[in-house]
Amino acid sequence: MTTSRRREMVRSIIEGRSTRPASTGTAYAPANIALCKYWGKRDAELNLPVTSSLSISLGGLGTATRISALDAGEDAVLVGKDAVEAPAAFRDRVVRFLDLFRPAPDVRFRVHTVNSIPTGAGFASSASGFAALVLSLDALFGWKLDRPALSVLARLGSGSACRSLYDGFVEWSVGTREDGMDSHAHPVSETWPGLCIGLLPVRTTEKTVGSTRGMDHTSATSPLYAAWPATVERDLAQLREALRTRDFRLLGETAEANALAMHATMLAARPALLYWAPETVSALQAVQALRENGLPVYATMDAGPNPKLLFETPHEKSIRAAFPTIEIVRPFNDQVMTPEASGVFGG
Ligand code: 2P0
Repeated sequence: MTTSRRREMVRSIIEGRSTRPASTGTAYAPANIALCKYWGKRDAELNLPVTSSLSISLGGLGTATRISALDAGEDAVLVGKDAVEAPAAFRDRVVRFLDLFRPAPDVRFRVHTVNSIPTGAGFASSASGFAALVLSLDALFGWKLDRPALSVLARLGSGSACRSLYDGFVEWSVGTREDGMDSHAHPVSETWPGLCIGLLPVRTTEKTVGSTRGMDHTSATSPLYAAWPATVERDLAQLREALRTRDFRLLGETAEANALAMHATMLAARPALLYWAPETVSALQAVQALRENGLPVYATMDAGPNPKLLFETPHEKSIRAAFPTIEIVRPFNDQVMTPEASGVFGG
């Protein structure tokens, strides 16, 4: 696939801005969980979605990235507090993305990235990774791009990354332009101080089919995919209403139904795409049983086996009792540390 349209897009956004790097650029971006999912592209090269989507950013769970220009023959891509060399697949993806931003072909970068999402919990996030990378490039070169432009750039790395440019509730507008300049995220004004997201690690092995391939295969072969855009349109309207009226039941029911509808499109793909493990089904059934016993809790699922639970602070204790391994995030209440303050890069 040609990358010329991607390069052209980046060039048009950073045109006239600095090509001289400072010594380092450091940034942090949160991971995000979609309440109404992005599943399918209308343009694979520019990562333009078939529908809009709506997410909640995960506050202190995300990615901190530090970038500097490097006098070397190739990029250095390092991960974790100990700055070890990144696995090849991760490195290749980062290097290909950096190719879009080199002010001259021989400019190389050192990228060091640290995730606060617990490693091995099966929630590795390309969304926070590409958002933090774009923000760190902006800091390195001193471009001072506005958030919509940064969101468009992050989208080129990974669609869902465009939503990680903002905290709280975020909507990614599908856009109508062919060049994709109007397909970016914007913050939703409502807040929800008591909202909790629980990350439930049921299986932590690497998934076999990545999101990009999974959504392409689904939209190309699933007879149920034709119903997906209308499902999203209805669910987005319901979620906006739930946020406006702070109706937790409407929020939870809609998010859970939307995630299960997305998985239904995958199950109907030929061959079927099944991300769930036996423990996934047990967890979803446990959520249903808790609800039947009067505990307001709902689940959402992404392209993997690990459910994410939605509930409110008064029920935190009951949720912890039912799911002892759960990691709980309070997107509107948790303290978020800057990379500098947290010392992830050694102060
Ligand atoms: C979402 N997912 O809205 C949906 C739900 C997974 C299931 O966005 O191909 O890694 O890089 O644009 O952003 C994951 O897809 O895919 C995703 P690409 P991405 O959160």
